[in-house]
Amino acid sequence: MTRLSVSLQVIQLQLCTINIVKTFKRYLGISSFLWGLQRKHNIVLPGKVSPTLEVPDSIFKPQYVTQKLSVTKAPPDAEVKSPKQIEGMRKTCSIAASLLKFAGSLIKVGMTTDELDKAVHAECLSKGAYPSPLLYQGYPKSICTSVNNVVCHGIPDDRRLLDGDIICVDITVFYDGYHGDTSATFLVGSVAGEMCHLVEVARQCRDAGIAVCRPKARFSEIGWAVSNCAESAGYSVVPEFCGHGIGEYFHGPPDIIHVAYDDDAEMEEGMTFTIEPIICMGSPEIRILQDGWTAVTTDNSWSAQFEHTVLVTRSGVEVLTT
Ligand SMILES: [Co+2]
Repeated sequence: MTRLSVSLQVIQLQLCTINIVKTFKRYLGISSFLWGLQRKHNIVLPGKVSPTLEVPDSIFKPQYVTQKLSVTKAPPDAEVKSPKQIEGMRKTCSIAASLLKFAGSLIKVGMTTDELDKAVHAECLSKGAYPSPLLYQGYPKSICTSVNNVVCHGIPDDRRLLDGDIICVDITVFYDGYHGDTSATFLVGSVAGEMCHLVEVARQCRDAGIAVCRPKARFSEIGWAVSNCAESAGYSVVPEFCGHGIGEYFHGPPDIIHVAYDDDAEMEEGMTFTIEPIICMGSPEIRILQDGWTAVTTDNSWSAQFEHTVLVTRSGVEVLTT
């Protein structure tokens, strides 16, 4: 899950706009001749969100759930983890990775993002883990599902996945006191070549960010690596959403900025954080919808995101969410 690095003005989506787009999409749906056009303009709007799922007492929950805290408790500075903490992170991150793989195996044309959320929620509980987003700052679901023009924090709802969609599934779990965070963008059915390219470049951008990590590397090198990768492919990076330190807390320092900037702060062996750039085909300008979560591109262009939780090691970096 992504951290919002600057406060953004919430722009209210006007109801009339929603209705015009819905009518337009319904009209297009009756004509197979216009199917290609519909795909091209497949703009996602929030749908109906089902009631919040239960988590049994037997599952160990984070403090923000048990104590109903609105924010997560984190250390003031980037933390160097002990071997015991690193072992805890490894276990949790491997559960997050397996759930992401599980989610990817379920994705198909016609399924709703709510069905995907329910399946991952059940699988998460079966592993004895808590789905970290659930009730985090009031978030109502266990995963984030961000489709097409939704850049991140899409709330699973009753919208069915269409042939040609792309969907980012963001999974964070809490297990034995530690959080692990990962995401990937999946193709739904047969996806247009230009969108497949966007998805591939988004993966490369994340991996370029990971590749610069090592003790004494500056955190700002991640931003340079990611933005160079995106810009050389003709894409942009959403500046507002950043990666984050992670451990016994969901979000903590340092902020991992994915755009070029200058700062001297350095990585140290034992630090764990996420790298999760959001790559846009068009403008990186975003707005947050009325639900307070769903972030969309203002020009309705599509975006893709990949995320790993990583550990800085003596010789370089280890991806924990594999
Ligand atoms: Co994250």
